[in-house]
Amino acid sequence: MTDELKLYGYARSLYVCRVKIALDMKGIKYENVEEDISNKSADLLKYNPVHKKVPVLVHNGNPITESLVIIEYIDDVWKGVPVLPQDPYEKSVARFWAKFIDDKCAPAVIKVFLSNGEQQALAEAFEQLQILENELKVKGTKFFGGDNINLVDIAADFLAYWVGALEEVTEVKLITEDKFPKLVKWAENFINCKVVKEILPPREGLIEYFKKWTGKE
Ligand SMILES: N[C@@H](CCC(=O)N[C@@H](CS)C(=O)NCC(=O)O)C(=O)O
Repeated sequence: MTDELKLYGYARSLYVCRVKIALDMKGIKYENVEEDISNKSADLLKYNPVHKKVPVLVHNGNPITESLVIIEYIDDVWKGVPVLPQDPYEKSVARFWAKFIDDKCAPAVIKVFLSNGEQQALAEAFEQLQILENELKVKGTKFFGGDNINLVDIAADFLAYWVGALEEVTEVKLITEDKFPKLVKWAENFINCKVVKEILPPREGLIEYFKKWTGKE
């Protein structure tokens, strides 16, 4: 049987891009269904009735939601280039960092831009980013995944690309070379990976979007 694979997404979404990167890493073909987030399709609401969000991957009629869960599903179903480590302990470590990025780091970073660089928000974000900076320093590798990107790098796509657009719009500098040299280098390496580069949405579109989002039109 040929697999039927559809990705309900939205090109500017960092979460959708995560899934696209994982699919492309493995060379998996899929149908891209672009959603209008302000007017969600009946299919999206049917497939993700709990969160009503993209991405949703539908594999032979079965919906899978939440970007990190989808990536694990992709890695379980399709062999080829691994996205998570094979070793159970290393796998748990990768899951830990991906969760840290979503639960602690990204919310702190978003707060900085929504508060227009308020001191307390900046201090909190610096603290979380320093943890990732230290992790890269300890690992001493090009990526969180080692020589190649893995779940953790993909989970941090927001820090590598979207944050730069937010910095430009708000004029708040957060991830700077003097404070976070390892993270800056990592971001450069990440966005220059062939598979990542081909998926990232154009920067101009993000700038427009973030101008509206931060009320800086
Ligand atoms: N935790 C979710 C977050 C997904 C998410 O926030 N998606 C946004 C697009 S970037 C969305 O669909 N927003 C629509 C809405 O909130 O109504 C994941 O990892 O997939």
